[in-house]
Amino acid sequence: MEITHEALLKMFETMVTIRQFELRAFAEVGQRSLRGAIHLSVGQEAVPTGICAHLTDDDYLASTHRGHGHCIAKGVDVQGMMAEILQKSTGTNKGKGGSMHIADISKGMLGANGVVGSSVPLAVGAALAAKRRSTDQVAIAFFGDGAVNQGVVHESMNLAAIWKLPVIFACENNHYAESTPVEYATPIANIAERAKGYNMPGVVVDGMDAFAVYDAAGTAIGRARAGLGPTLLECKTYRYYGHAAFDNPKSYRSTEEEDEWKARDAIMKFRERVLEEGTLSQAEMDETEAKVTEQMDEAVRFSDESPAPGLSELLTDVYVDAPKGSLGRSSHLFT
Ligand SMILES: Cc1ncc(C[n+]2csc(CCOP(=O)(O)OP(=O)(O)O)c2C)c(N)n1
Ligand SMILES: [Mg+2]
Repeated sequence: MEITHEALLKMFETMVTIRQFELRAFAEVGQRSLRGAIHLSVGQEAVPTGICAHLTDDDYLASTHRGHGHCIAKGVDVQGMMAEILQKSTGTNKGKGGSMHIADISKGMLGANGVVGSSVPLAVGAALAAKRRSTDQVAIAFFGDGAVNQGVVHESMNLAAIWKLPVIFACENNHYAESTPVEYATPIANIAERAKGYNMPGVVVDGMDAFAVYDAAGTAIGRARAGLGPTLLECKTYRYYGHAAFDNPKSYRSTEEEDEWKARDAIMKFRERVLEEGTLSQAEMDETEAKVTEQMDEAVRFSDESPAPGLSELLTDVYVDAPKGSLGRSSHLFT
């Protein structure tokens, strides 16, 4: 599939932004001893990058607990994301959502989500709405290899298949669900095979190769926009760090295995390929990396200068299980 020079540079920028953003956010959270989990997707950058390169703000994306890369690839502002993670009122969600609940409806980013598997019915719902409105919008459901064994994932896939909904099931198979290897939890070699049960295409993709992801996603998204229904894309990838800040991956996987995946690093391979093909220059990429680093510095400065949410904001924008004007069942928490 042809990629314009502009789109190619944008893909490089997206991957570099995801990596720099996550490493920087993780370091800043650590320095401030902030509470709350933060899950890094470093190593997996090619997947959201290759898929979202085909989308506009009008398309939908439902994300997971490991969602920074999805947000960035969908165009969510990194300043707002940094401020959100650093718990400031200027954050994407006013500093009250944190890493696992970043959402920006104006970008079609329906939200990161801590409930494993729940991105799938949300994306199917968005796709159903698009179909009912007869638009050509598509919805992407990102989910992991652990999520594929949740019942709701299968109910959602079935519904999407019978109604030919414009949704892409983007499975990021990073080979572990917390410390559980995919081979232990799932009795088939390729999760994509499960697509057969729903009579939709199932495609195994090298998730370390942004070009391969771009091609497979282009076909799937084209089908969805044309009214031909969903596709299951299984992107084989790897997270370089632990499940979240608290776990030590060395307790469940070997250094040799980690090194094998890192030798196929998506950003490194992308660089090598575009230089070999002469489609991007070293200078263009170096400039892009330097620009991204400046953006990160600026995002941290912006966050530091922003106030934390005030006490008066405690009950705004959050779900309170009570009739308007009273504090009902949850009142003991606040009075
Ligand atoms: C419904 C539900 N069950 C369990 C958990 C706890 N949990 C959080 S992340 C996770 C593993 C998810 O693995 P996977 O789907 O492969 O995504 P990855 O973390 O590898 O990106 C689990 C079991 C949860 N958050 N929600
Ligand atoms: Mg996983």
